[in-house]
Amino acid sequence: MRLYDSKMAPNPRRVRIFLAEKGVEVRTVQVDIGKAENRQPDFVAKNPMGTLPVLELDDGTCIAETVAICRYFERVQPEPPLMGVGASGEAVVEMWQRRMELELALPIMQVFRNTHAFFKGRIPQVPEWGEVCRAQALKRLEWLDRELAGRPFVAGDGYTIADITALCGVDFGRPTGIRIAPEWKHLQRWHEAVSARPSAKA
Ligand SMILES: N[C@@H](CCC(=O)N[C@@H](CS)C(=O)NCC(=O)O)C(=O)O
Repeated sequence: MRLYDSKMAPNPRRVRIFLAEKGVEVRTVQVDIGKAENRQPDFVAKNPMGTLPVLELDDGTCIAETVAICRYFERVQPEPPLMGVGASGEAVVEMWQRRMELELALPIMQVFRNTHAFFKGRIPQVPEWGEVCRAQALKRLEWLDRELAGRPFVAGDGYTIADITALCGVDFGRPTGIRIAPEWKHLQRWHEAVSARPSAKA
């Protein structure tokens, strides 16, 4: 089994943190996005989307999409549960995971894709769209601060995949200047707590 990974990219980091929380070790293969290795035919044969991460199983099955990879490991290594327990527990974590992914991490990644020099000349950039996404991301951060006033973690009392997605999204705001405002105290407290976990370094 091997995980196609990129140390600089936020979605592969989500999987690395998930694995670290589970205590599961998987061999990684670094794919250089800067050199467009992820767009070469041999990689596209593994994932037609040309994106990272990708988990390749020993039987050759390739699983792309961060949450699908996490779902695989939740099944093979259920402890500690990171995707909720029981019908309502799983649904609540899924709800928050999707919100963190679609409403927070995605706009932050779109700011990077559309405004950062890294992607200049590499993909079509629409800086105005990047700025729309920046405004949305900041609104969502402010909202998350209010949500976290009432509970320690994004989806409730326990650390879950929703925290991992939110952490990787928030941290990826750094290169484009999206930061936690000093007045967002609950968000700050949460960020300090999840960043202090050993898994955050994965
Ligand atoms: N929906 C995918 C998104 C994957 C994705 O966009 N990965 C980025 C890295 S964070 C990537 O491979 N970017 C390189 C590119 O688009 O060329 C997932 O959840 O895994």
